[in-house]
Amino acid sequence: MSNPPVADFIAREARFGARNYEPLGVVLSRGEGVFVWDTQGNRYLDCLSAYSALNQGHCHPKILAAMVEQAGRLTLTSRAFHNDQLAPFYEEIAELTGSHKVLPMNSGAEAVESAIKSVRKWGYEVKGVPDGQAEIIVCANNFHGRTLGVVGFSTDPATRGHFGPFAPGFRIIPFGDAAALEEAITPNTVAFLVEPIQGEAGVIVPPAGYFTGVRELCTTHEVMLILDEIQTGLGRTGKLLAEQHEGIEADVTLLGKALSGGFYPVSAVLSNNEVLGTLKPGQHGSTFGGNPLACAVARAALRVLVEEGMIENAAVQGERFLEGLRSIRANTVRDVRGRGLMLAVELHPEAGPARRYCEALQVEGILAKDTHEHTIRIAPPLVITSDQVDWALERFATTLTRDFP
Ligand code: IF1
Repeated sequence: MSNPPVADFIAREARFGARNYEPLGVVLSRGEGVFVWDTQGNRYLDCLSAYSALNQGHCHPKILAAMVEQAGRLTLTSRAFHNDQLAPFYEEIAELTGSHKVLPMNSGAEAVESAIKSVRKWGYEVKGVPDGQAEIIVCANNFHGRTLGVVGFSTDPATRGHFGPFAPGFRIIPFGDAAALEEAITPNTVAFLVEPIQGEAGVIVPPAGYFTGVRELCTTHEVMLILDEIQTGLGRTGKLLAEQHEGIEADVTLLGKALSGGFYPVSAVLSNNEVLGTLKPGQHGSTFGGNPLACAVARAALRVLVEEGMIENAAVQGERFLEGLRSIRANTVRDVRGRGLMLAVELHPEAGPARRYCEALQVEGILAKDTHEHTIRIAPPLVITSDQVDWALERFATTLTRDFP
């Protein structure tokens, strides 16, 4: 039996669904490794990886096997009782990342909110900030999720517009400017929350040495450095954590997305000091946080990431992809940037909206996402091969050198 037409799926979605996205005109039905297939049997190279939640590739067999085995045994206990997956998950993620304490949550935004609660509590109970006066510094053009607390410190009108009123206690500074951070710090500052590379903003890589300066300032002023590695972490930039490019260590690290290899919402707050030690029983929690299915999936996702050399491959293929994109001679391209397999092509405004190039790439067999009108994000799964990178580069060259009407 042939599948209903694409338009049929899309119309049915539109009839019942909130229209909070504008997806490309493709209906996917299968994924394997770097590829996905639509309902008509067309194959695409996935250059979004669900915003870096699929670093291990679609439907990784070993993560699937771990999920199926655990799902048939025990899925959820609540944290009112212990389960036999949580301690091994804690030990393995702490060992891998050099962390002392782990707080397991579900979505990335939940990890961000949990980190904000924890550092504020640390500020009041350890640093001695007067109650209710804790300040957290964030960067303009940040993206840390969609919950009300988080969008309250967004600078993007589409992300925060008409969702107020918002919580106070946040200061906004330019990204990449350590002097601005120093100026914004007050005795009530408890943390600096920042992405190592700003993803949604368009893959903005900070100047060399920026995070070295940030680390020194946070240490000097007893300010917790919270690195949101939900998108940059777990091999995306060619290192386990993006902070390693700068040779620094965050006080609090946030992980999500690929922590489950795209199988399940799993996130975590990692602390390499006692920030998380301030949380006492009954002061924070979540129905699904740290559930045995999430832990079993995350353990398998971390295992294959390391054992199958995905992090090293991201560095090698990312360099190949970046150099290949930079060698494309196209007057439509304003900038090519990124680190590892977290890449972006910024188009000149007169080249027209990036969405149009993504639609053309779709015809060529590549799925990519535009951001902020003029930038195409490129983030394939970290299992991509050199041949697949070269195949993709040919199609990017064709598309970027086209003359759109
Ligand atoms: C959407 C963007 C990316 C994130 C960082 C926390 C979160 C995200 C650095 C929250 C989530 C997702 C959310 C999704 C699209 C995608 C996204 F375009 F929205 F901004 F990746 F850049 N920190 N990013 O990137 O994690 O709660 O979603 O699990 O909201 O459209 P989450």
